[in-house]
Order: sequence, then structure tokens, then C-alpha cells
Amino acid sequence: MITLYHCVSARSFRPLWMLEELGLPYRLEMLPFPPRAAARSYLELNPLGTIPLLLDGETRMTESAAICHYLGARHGPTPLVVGPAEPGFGAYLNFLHFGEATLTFPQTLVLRYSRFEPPERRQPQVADDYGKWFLARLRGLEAPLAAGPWLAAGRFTAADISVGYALMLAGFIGLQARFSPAVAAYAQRLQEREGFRRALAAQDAAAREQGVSAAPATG
Ligand SMILES: N[C@@H](CCC(=O)N[C@@H](CS)C(=O)NCC(=O)O)C(=O)O
Repeated sequence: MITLYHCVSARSFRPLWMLEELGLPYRLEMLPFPPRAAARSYLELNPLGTIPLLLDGETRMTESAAICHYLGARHGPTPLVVGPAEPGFGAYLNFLHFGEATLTFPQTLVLRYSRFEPPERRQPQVADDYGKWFLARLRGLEAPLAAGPWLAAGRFTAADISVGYALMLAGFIGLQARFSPAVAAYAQRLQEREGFRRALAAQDAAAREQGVSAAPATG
């Protein structure tokens, strides 16, 4: 059985959404945020203290975008991953990583310096600058979204899940109102998917059953 360690609406939402899109059976282990401080025994499983952590037999993974690709490639075949022989392969890999490395990284600084640090260590200038940086980086979505509804291969893929999570997080930190019309419409398309809604419902139900707060891990 696949096991996913997850905090509500944290990056581990990417593999949760992928699992729901794939319709795979899995066990969802909910943790309070941040597990590093709020669930110290988790450090025995993942010394980084970060989520996600995915366990699948001998496989152990801690990178959300890589896990999405792994699930589709290992448990497919599925149209959610793009193969090397397809014309959209490069765009698929690019946006799969763009979602985490380029879009979520600046948001992490916004969260840290506007919400997670104690008031005396907060840095409004850092939060503001990296919020603007995130919004500027969304320009990378304009060309593919002018060409079609999804980012790669003319269909919804794990790359959309990776970027879609960054857009979801932007909603939690108040940046959604500054999306361009094309990005706003794309975010809406993503959040209307049945798989996205099932993932939201799954984390909500698991949080309640396991006695973890259902509030997003965003401050
Ligand atoms: N690049 C990793 C980042 C993992 C990560 O930093 N997760 C955050 C949650 S969104 C976390 O666990 N933060 C708590 C901490 O750093 O203690 C990924 O994409 O999964």
C-alpha cells in the first residue's frame, strides 16, 4: 500500500492530488504543521522533517513534483505523464519542475517572513519583494496558456498539478487577486477538476479522523 505523509494544503497536496487523479489506493498519514516541531517522532522517518514523504514498497521519496511523476510512471500507464517520445516531453518536464523550483520557492519566503516567523523576526520588505517576484514568474505561463488550456502535450498532466499547487498556495497568501486573466482562468479550471476536489475532501476527512487541524499549513 502506498503511504503519503501530509500536512493540510502543504506541498504534499501535489502527490495527494495525483493519487486522486490516478484513482490509486493509498494511506494518508496526517501530521500537524510543522512536523519538525509539532510531531518530533516524524524525524525518525524523515530527518529533514519536511512533507511530503511517500513510501511505496522499497521506494522512499520526499520531493513533491518527482513523486507525481513517479506515481504516474510506476503505476500507469496514464495520460497524466508525458513520455520521452512525445513532442510535449520537454514542456512537461519543464513545467513539472517550474511549479516547485521557480514558483513555490519565492512563496516560501513570503510565508516565512510574513507568517511563520515570530513578529519581531518578520520582514515585510522580503515578503513584499518575493510576492512580486512570484507574480513576475507567472509570466512563464502566458505563452502555453495562449496556446491551449493545459501546459504540456495538449492535455492535463502532472505538470499542471505541480503548477496548480503553486497557484492554490498563492490563494492562501493573498496573491491570487493579482493573477493575469489567463492565469486566473487556468487556476479556476484546475480547481474545478474532480481529482482536485476529491483531494481536498480526502485531506479534510483524514484530518478530522486523525485529530489534526483541518486549517491549511500556511499560517
Ligand atoms: N522541494 C520539496 C520541499 C518540501 C518542503 O519544504 N515542504 C514544506 C511544506 S510545504 C515543509 O515540510 N516545511 C516544514 C519544514 O521545513 O520544517 C518538495 O517539493 O516537496
